[in-house]
Amino acid sequence: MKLVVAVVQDKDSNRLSQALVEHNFRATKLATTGGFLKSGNTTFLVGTEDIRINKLLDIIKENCKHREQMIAPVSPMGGNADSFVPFPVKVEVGGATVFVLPIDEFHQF
Ligand code: 2BA
Repeated sequence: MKLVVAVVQDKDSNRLSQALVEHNFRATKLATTGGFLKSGNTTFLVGTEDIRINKLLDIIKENCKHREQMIAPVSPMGGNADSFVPFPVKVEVGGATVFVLPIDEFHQF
């Protein structure tokens, strides 16, 4: 058994949730915050059998899109004004950041 941890954009989370239910995957959704953009994203925890991992990865891939996001850099307090970039910077976010972890034991009591 594996635990798949997938960080996705909030905009994709409802569609991904539905697709997981349709394909009979059980998932837990967590409201999370990206360390870099400091904006909300959604983390899915999905426990599944090894033989279903490829199907699960396909579903995540199909339902999560790359998007470009503009960020306005904030000048560091007390920082050097010379290094402050006073215009927005574009970063590419997603589709999904996925970790696949082995599970030693799974219990439901
Ligand atoms: P954030 O940390 O808010 O990052 C959003 C996007 O900003 C990233 O998209 C990447 O394009 C850019 N970015 C992040 N750190 C950067 C840096 N040090 N310098 C320049 N650009 C940077 P993604 O790579 O698609 O990541 C989307 C979200 O997935 C991240 O949101 C974070 O919540 C999670 N994530 C990504 N890699 C991770 C990792 N190795 N461990 C844990 N969470 C991760």
